[in-house]
Formats: sequence, structure tokens, C-alpha cells
Amino acid sequence: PLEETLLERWKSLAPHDLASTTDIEKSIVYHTTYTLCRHRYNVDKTAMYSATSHSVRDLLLKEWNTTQERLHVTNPKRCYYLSMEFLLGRALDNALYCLSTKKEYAESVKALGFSMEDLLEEERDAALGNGGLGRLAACYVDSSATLEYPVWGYGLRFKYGIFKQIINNEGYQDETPDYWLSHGNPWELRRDDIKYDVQFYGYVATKMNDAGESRLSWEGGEKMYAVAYDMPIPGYDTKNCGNIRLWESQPHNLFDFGAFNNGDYDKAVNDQKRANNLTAVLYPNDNHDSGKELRLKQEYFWVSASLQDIIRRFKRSKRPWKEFSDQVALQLNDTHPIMAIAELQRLLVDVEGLAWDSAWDIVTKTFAFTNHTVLPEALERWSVPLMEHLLPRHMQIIYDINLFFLQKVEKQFPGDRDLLNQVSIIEESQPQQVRMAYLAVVGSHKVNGVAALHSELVKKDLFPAFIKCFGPEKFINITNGITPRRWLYQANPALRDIITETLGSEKWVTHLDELAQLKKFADDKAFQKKWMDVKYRNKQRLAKWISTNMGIDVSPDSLFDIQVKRIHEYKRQFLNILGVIHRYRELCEMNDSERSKVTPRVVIFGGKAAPGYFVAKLVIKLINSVAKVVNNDESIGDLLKVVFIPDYKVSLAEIITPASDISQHISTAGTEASGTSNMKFVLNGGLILGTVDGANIEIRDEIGEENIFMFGTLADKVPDIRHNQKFYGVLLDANLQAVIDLIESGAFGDASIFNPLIDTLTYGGDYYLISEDFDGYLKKQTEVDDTFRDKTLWAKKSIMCTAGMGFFSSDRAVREYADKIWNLKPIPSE
Ligand code: CBF
Repeated sequence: PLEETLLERWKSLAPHDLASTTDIEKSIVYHTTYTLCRHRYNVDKTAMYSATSHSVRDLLLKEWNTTQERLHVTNPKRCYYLSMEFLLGRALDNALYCLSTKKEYAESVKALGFSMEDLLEEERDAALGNGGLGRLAACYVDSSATLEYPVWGYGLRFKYGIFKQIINNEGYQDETPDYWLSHGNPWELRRDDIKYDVQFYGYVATKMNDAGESRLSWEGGEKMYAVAYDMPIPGYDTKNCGNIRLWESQPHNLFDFGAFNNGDYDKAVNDQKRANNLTAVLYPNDNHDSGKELRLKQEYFWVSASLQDIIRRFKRSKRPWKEFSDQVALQLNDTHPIMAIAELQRLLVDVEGLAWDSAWDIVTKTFAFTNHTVLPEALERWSVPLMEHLLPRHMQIIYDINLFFLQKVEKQFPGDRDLLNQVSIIEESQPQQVRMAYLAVVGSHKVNGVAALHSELVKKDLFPAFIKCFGPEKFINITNGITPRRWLYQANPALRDIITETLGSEKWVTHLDELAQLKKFADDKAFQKKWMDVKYRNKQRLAKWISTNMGIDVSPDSLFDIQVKRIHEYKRQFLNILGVIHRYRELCEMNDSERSKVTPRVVIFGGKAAPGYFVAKLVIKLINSVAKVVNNDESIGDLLKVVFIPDYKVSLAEIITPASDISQHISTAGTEASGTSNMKFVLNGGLILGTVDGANIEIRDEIGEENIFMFGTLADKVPDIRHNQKFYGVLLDANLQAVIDLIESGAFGDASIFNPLIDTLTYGGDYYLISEDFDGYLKKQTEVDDTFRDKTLWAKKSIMCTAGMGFFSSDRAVREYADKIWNLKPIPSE
């Protein structure tokens, strides 16, 4: 460390704020010249975006540094959010809003000959995630930074994020790599000084330590470096700045000179290739475990580097090990980071020399686990032989954790063999499997679900035997939330402005409950008009996007009905498109007078299917085949249009979400843990059509059941219906049968293509209960049409929707985590 007098000198020389637009212009020109090395005759939009981002980044880094200094001095307890995915989207607009400097930057950019809107469009989405889980992590780091909680995210720096989706001429999904880093990334900082060894394979040996005791030690195998990249996360209206630390894999030996000298050029760079592969791609599965060795390697690489980094920081505090959990909280975002439990135990016992029990006490007080799904196919299990091969010492540790846990259970419930089987971390299958979620329950002090119904199902269906062992208190609910900054303030400027004008301040941006005051304006005709004008403008914006990018003209006077999310059987986009075909069939049979009474609709879909998920990809194909027929049927005109927006991502969601009249959240009851897009749509004054599932239920409770269209089987009835279907077969709803007949007639092209999809309704039972729910769905859709024709009623409902959404702020959710799980206090920046 520098001497006191030198420190003062450094402080006096610290860069100043950019006080005027001239300062901002100078800073942009500086970065164009020196960071990008571009001459003023050679500045295009991409360069200008980059220079502007570097300039904004300077402001952020200043806050980042003062935040770190503050944390260094106060040394508070910190929380680390371990998430395989952070679906951040674009950074520039968000940073400008958080720093309250968008207006000044827009003026400066204009003065330099560019437009801010154009520059914002230059930015590639940071798409390091698949769907809800990754976007939730992004909302939580935003809220943590805004609320000044000392929280860091830890993840992986994937060179290619989620693939880019292309819809080919036949209407199928194709995938191409997402080269999101090809123009550089101004929002990250590579930290060459922060790197750790991560080991794989090898064997376990017994060694003597300095005190002459024998210790197990992991030897041999392969090593890689994990190199840190930091992404500053701005808080809104605060000088606090959060951070996400992402790891990139690097080879230990960059170049094998021996091999090179022997003429084996491929071998000379072999290590480099292997290492680079490790963090190259994000697995594109949502709610599905792929069970691949590379995935396990990624998971271990990430948690090992993160824990080494966290331990290094802890050691700097010079506190004794027994205080580790007073200093550190670790949140496991779903099953992907669970190996961290075994890794922390290994680091404490094998490397730091703690006794097993002391180490385990620390581990269980430090970790907490969030479950995001009850779908069995998403709960990771790793085969014991694979684990023994890749992580031999961890496998021993897991066996020991299991043994000691089962011994305790046996003591508590003597002779209960069934219970032992039910809670064992090792599944006795061929080959044996490690049940990662069970390891998480045993190794954490709290387990939470992400919406009220889901948290009940976690207790009832996933971990019932563990309730017996640990009691119910270990299992809690924290309903998800979304950040109002990105999902209203930034995505919907027109609505933002009338809310602020009506409420008289911007307090709602950080205190979302304030929106409740809008209720008193719900019947006010003038306010309703303003409100619906905003919705109309947002629909125009989306219509323009669709026309420019897809060549399809849709009318903003129609009802915009949107379903955007990952394509998955449980989310039932299939039900939606079957409903569209039913609507088309009815339209075709109507005379002109009947047609004149119809509410015109634009049905918009968007979402990616995992590349190996055949049925989901077939749903995309069906949607596009139906769209082709319906959109080209001149007799139908604007009464029905179908649009599949390709490559759905965060930046598109920012345009799509504010434009919905209705959005669909129609999962089979009990399958969608929470959903968060439902919250985004309602926050933006969109009504929803949904099943009694996930957070839909709590949204209904907050906004009032008269403001939501709900239908469908209840979760507790689902098992019986499935059971009956097995015995008696599926009785297809008559309207549904007519729809299927139409598909099978070839009305949407070669019908045989769709056979595997139609078979999911009949062969072996209609697992997702589409037939069961079809009639209720159609009836609700009719109710939607009728209600939409009553403009005053619709406007009132729309206002009531936004007004009731205070609870769903991620600020509330993060506070709950901090209070109920992390025991964390904010560290004020001023
Ligand atoms: O909790 C966040 C989201 O996570 C998922 O996307 C997931 O990946 N398991 C769930 O499917 C969503 O219901 C949930 O909102």
C-alpha cells in the first residue's frame, strides 16, 4: 500500500466528473482517438457507440472503485450470487438512466453528428442465459446495486451466448452462433491479475501435512486457469455500483515448444484449444439437463474459481474461519452451482486443514439454495462414474456428506429404510447418480421456491422426505420480482412520463408500491385517454418493427395478443396456435355481417427452442405454417394476423412488452415455477390470459380477479387427470378435433410433418392437458374479445393492472433474500 501522503496525492489527481456536455464530448472524442485509435474522418456508428460506451464506463468505474473502497474499509458481510446465467441484455441505455445522464449524453452525441437512438441499436445483447432464470439473476443484481447491498454475481464468460435464431424459408428454426464479442465489449474489464488454477481428473493420494497428520490430496490430472472479467452493474439513483465477475478458461501452457520443435504444430496449441472450448458456449437448454461431461466441467470450473476468489477476500479480513458465514453468504441459483458445496468442503478440509465437522458447519451456514422448477427433467443428476473420473476427490466428499447425513437420519428415525432411500444423495440406479438437488438441501441452511404455489410444490412433490428430517422451516418462499428500471422506466418512456406526472415524482422507480396511487385515476376519462394513447403508440412502435424487419403489416387498432418465452411443451404455445386455427376456422365460416362484429387480432409469438428439442421446433414450424396461410388469406384481412418474431431476446422484449393488450401465460398448472414475463406485461398495463399457475396466482391476488382472464385445470387435479388418461385414453374436445382435422387435411401444408406433434395429444395421454383445457381456453378468449370492445372498461383494467404491481419489484424480492436468508445489510454510498 502507498504511504498516506501519496494516497492524498492520488486522491487529488483522481479524474473529475464530466460536469458539462462539452466535457462529455471531449471524453467521447478522447476515447475515439485513444481507446479506439480512430481518426475523426473515420468514425461510424459502431465506433461512436463504442467510444460513448467507454465514456459512460468511466463514470461507472469511478463508482465501482469508490464502492470497492467503501467495502474494503467497512468490511461488511457480503453475498455472492452464483448463477450460470446472467441475461443482461444491453448496457448503455441502462447505465445512462442509472447515472441520470441520458439527456446530457444524447445532446453531446447529437452535437458530434450522431443520434443516441442509432447508437443504442448498435449494441449487441449480452445474452448469457436461456430464459427466466438468467433474466432473474440480471434483475437481482440491478436491485442489489440500487439498494446498496454488497452483492456480487459470479458466472461464466461465454464467448458465444445463446444462439441466434433464424426462421428459414420453410418456417423452421435454424441456429447460428451469437458472436456477441466480435466488436469488443466496452462493458467488461479483463483482470489478468486475478486468475486461479482449476483442476480436473487425476487421483486422490494420502499425504502427510506439516503437523505430521495424514491428509487426502487431489493430485495429477489437468489444470486450467480461470481468468476474471468484471462487469460493473450500476445502481439506480445511488453512487453504489455492483459487479458480476465472469470467468474465462485459459490454458496453463499457451504453447508446447517441444511439440512445435518436433513439427507437431497441432499438438503445440492443443492445450490452448481445449481450454478455450471450456467457456466457449452456453448450453442452450432451458429447464432441461443435458448430462454432458463438458457441462459438468463448466460448472466445476466456475464454482471453484469463484470460491477461491471469495476465500482470498475473506482471508484478507484476517477473521477466524468460524466467522466465515458471518462474512459470506452464498446463494445457489438453481442446481448448476451445487458442486460448490463439495468444493468448499474440499477447500476447507484439504487445503486449509480444517476438521471435517468444523468445515461442514461453515458450509451449511453459508449456502442457501433457490429451486426454479419442479420439472424432473431439469433437476441435475450426475453419474457416479463420470464424477469419479472428472472430480475424484469430490466424489469421495459427497459419499462422506451422504454417509454422515444418513447416519443422522437413522439416529433420528431408527429403522426407517424407506426414508433413508428417499433422502439419499446417491440414487441407486444403474449407474448410480448423484442427485444434485438433494446435495443442495443437505448442504444449505435455507431452500426457497420462487412463487407461492411453486414453493408449496417444492415441499410436497420434490422434497417431502426432507421436511421430515429438517422440519418445514428450512423451506421458504420468495416470490420472484423484476426490476422496474429496465422493464418500465427504460422500456416504456411514454408510460413512465405519465406515471411520474400523475404521481408527482419519480419515487415509484425505487418504491414500486407507489403505483397503487394510480388506482384513484382508473375511472378518470381524461387519464384513461392518456393511458390508452400511450399503449397505442407502443403498439405502433412494435407494428413498425414488424413491418420493417419482417415485411408483415399489422394494424395497431387490432388487439395485440402476445406469447413470448422459451418454446416448451409445458408452456403450451401449441395450445395457443391450436386456438388460432380454431379462430381462423370460425372466421372462414362467417358471413360479412358476422365478421363485422369480430375483434381483429394480431397473435404474436416469439421464443427459442433448444436445438435438440424436436417437438418444440415443430411447434415453431406449425406457427409459421399457419401464419403463412392466414396472413395471405385476403378474405380475412386484418381480422387475424399471425407473427412469429425471430430471435427473441431482452432488447426485443423491451419493444414487445409495452405493446401487449393481452399476453398469454398458459402453462399446465403446476409446471411453471413462477414466470416473470407475466409481471413485465402487467406492469406495462397489459392484461393477461393465464392458467392458475406460478406467479399468475399472486398477480391475480394483487390486481384483483376482475382484471385477469384465468382458466384451466387446477394443479392439484392434474395428477388424477393424467392417471385417468392412462387408463381410459384421451377424449378429444370436439373443437379441438375439428382443428386437428383441418391440420390433417393439409390446410397448412404437408400434414404428415405435424404427426409427431398431434401424437402428443393422444398417444400415451395428453401429458400437458391441452385437450382438457381447450374449451376453457376458447371461452376465455371470447371473453377477451368482448371485453376489448368496451374501450372504457379495458382502459380501467389496464390502469388497475399497473397500479397493482408494486409487490413484484425485484427490490422487494432482494430485500426478502437479504432479510430471510443472507442476513445482509445495505452499505450506504453517501
Ligand atoms: O425463477 C425464474 C424462472 O426460472 C425458470 O425460467 C427456470 O429456468 N427454471 C422457470 O421456468 C420460471 O418459471 C421462473 O420464473
